[in-house]
Amino acid sequence: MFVHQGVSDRLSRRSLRVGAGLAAVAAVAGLGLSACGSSKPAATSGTSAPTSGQPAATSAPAATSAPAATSAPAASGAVHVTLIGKVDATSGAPGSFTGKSGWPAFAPADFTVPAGSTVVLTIKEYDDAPTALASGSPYNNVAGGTETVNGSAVTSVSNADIAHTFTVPALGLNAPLAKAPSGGFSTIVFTFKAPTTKGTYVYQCLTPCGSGANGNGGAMATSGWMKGHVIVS
Ligand SMILES: [Cu+2]
Repeated sequence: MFVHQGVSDRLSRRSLRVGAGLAAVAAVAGLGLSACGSSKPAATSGTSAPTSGQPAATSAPAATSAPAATSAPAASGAVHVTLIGKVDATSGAPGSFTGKSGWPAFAPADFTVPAGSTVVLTIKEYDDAPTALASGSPYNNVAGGTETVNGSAVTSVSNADIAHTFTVPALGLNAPLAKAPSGGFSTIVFTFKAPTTKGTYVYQCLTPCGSGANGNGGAMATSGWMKGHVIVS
């Protein structure tokens, strides 16, 4: 019942988020994320099939300076990873949101977790515009793990509230990401078990949040924006 919010609509909302976005970047920086090396090999083709043994890659234009997620084991044995999700090419982590005004992105695009580990993935979502999935889409539902939105357990996020998804097709993982309140962010915590098979797994958003007639172009089709890699090592 909700139609996709166009890019121009998104652009009109972005000014509300800039301050919070900068604060989030500072927070992420404070977590000790380190810069990627500049010697990343070529990206995989974007297939959802596991590419065991292949190194991590991204074809994002900012790959040489995008921050990399840390995956320090916590006392509980779980691995904690934090991403931010936001729109706005002109603010955010240096190198992560460059030159693509209005494109939504996850940052860092790629992160590494140990094989077989329990992963607690926290996504701070700053995009306050909903982008509805097709009626009956399975991607409104949590799959392959458990999820909380702002501290409350959920099994799905409605089309009125969904902004993006964090989806790893090859692993059967899907976390619908609730839109942010205006000027703020929503906190999604998705807990899942990393596969025991090492490799590089493509994750992507499956809401039609990109450009083009069907919303699947632009950011949706570009690693480093609405696509990235879960590297299981
Ligand atoms: Cu998206």
